[in-house]
Amino acid sequence: MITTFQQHIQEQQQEVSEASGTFSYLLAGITLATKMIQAKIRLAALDNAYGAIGQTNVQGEQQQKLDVYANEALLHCLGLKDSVAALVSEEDEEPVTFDRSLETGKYIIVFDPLDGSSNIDVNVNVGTIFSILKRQPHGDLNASILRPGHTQVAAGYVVYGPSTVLVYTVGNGVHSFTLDNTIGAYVLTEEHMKMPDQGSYYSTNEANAATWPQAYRDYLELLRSGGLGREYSSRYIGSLVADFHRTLLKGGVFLYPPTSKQPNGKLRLLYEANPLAFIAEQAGGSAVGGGSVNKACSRILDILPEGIHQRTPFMYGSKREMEALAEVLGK
Ligand code: P6P
Repeated sequence: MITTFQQHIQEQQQEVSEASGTFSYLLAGITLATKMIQAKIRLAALDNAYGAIGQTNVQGEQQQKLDVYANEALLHCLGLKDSVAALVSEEDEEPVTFDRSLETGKYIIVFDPLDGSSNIDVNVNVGTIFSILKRQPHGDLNASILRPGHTQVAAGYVVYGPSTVLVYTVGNGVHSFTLDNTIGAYVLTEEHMKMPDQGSYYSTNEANAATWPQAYRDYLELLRSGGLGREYSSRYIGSLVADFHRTLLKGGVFLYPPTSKQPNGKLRLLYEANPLAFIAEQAGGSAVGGGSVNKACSRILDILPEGIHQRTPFMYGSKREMEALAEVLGK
């Protein structure tokens, strides 16, 4: 018998105090938007949906047509939910807020609507990343948004690849679902996923290595020289969600250290690093960042955000590789 995502969330709500009826209804907004997004991506070439729209987003990046579509799908599907107090998107400079009472508008959703979109036109996996925060009884909405990642009540991603896979956690393990388009539902494929204690892949953009802090170059040399007791291969897709999904399943380590161009890192804390760090830790791995060219790293989920689009160095992976990284960075 199959278990759909909606059924799974309802089962979880008995186990997780945060989850409630409104919570599963809220997540239905995310799954509906991702079904629309995957349908659009699959036929983009036939639909003239590839390419840029000729303007840049708040990140200063060329907005792809599909970035805009994905963002609008999520804003529409989630904005309709009474339990949403605010939506924070990579594509929008400011949060989209809704005039809802503290009792009704209980959640804030933070998301990267389409990560890796520069890869879409070459038919490489891309993804949607989301993080769910609880609105705080005191302070303005910003005070509820700029909170450390360990306060997330849920996190997940959808990777649009040969199949469309949703992975999520509410703090009670990591579970994955595959979209079955014949019934239009995400169907449970694996529960309580665990990242292998050690993998055989490292994943990084080595073109930046020359400007990393020396310790990261030393670490890469340690992996290459068999210092962790096994040979490593390099795997870098350049789509964060795809690189993360492989690391979750196969283990290994992903590194986006500080560089001369991005001394505070490239990846975004609120809607990339935090949700993926939550999943990595729930699956037995770990995630660090927050450092810079001359500041040590810390646990991603402990970083207090200062801005909604804040960037961070981001390293995540299996137990063994991350222990070795901590040792090298600690020297
Ligand atoms: P680089 C894609 O643009 C992205 O935001 C992530 O999906 C990916 O991990 C990273 O940037 C790739 O960055 O500098 O290696 O091209």
